[in-house]
Amino acid sequence: MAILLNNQTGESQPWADALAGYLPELDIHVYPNIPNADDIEYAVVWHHPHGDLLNYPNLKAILVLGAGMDHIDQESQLPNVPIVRLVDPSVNDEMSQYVLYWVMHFQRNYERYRAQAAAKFWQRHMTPLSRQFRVSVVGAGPIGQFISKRLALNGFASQSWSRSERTIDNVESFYGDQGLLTILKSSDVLVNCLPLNRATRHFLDHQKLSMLPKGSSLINISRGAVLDDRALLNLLDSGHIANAALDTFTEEPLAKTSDYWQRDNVYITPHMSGSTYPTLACEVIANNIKRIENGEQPFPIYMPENKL
Ligand code: OXD
Repeated sequence: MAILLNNQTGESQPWADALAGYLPELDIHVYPNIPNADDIEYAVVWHHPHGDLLNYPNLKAILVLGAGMDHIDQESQLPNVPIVRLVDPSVNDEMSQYVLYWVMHFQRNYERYRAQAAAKFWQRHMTPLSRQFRVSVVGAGPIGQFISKRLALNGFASQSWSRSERTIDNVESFYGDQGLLTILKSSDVLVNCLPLNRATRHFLDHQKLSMLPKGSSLINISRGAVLDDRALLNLLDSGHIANAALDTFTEEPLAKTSDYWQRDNVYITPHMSGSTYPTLACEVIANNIKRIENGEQPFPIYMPENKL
């Protein structure tokens, strides 16, 4: 019994070491060094080469070692086994802290104080009350829900939008087309947590972004291509959207020629809002493998719906 491991965009060895610590009884084969495809029962992968997962006749499950599922959605065919998402509490924590940081930055207008300090100018300004400061998270998957709850716990008017109805404690939830119009019109900060798939590419286009109130801000922590970049730049330039904190981009690394670098009201970070630490993530992955071995369901199971 063996695990196929491939972290295509990073190092595989720290993952192999961490998995071996939690599952000492399993052999771990790092792609492409697979002595015998028949031995592979679990695939722990990130951006694995297209079609390769069909080569393991005894595969029991695919376990993803990062948060996004777009690489899975890009597969035209997958083996008929459960696909298990990684929901890593420490990634949720970090991503919600990233969002809180920028929400507070925009709410309290720290940029203005920085400019005042540069001019040695002392002047206080009123801050919008947190409980009236509406922060809307679009996308209510595991990460989106966690962030909405964190925002509520921190006293913000936390709002959430999803395609179908969901209830999240202490969060005002909206759903469907009508709910989207309502939430867009009533957001001081919009946080994009939508996954990238066929239904969401350029979902946040000019029409939707211009429904945000003038002076609102945007935070993107999911995938760059959910945004229409040109539309966002135009709305930032006209001042309709006051600020954007962008952690993810259509092309990464962000090209040196990107217009985003030229804007003072765009805060760029290099896809760092939530780091996945192999030792922590492998505990979650190993527990799911143990569950399957004990005849239990792993969770959460991913159902690809809107392929890329
Ligand atoms: C992601 C990740 O999916 O970093 O973006 O895990």
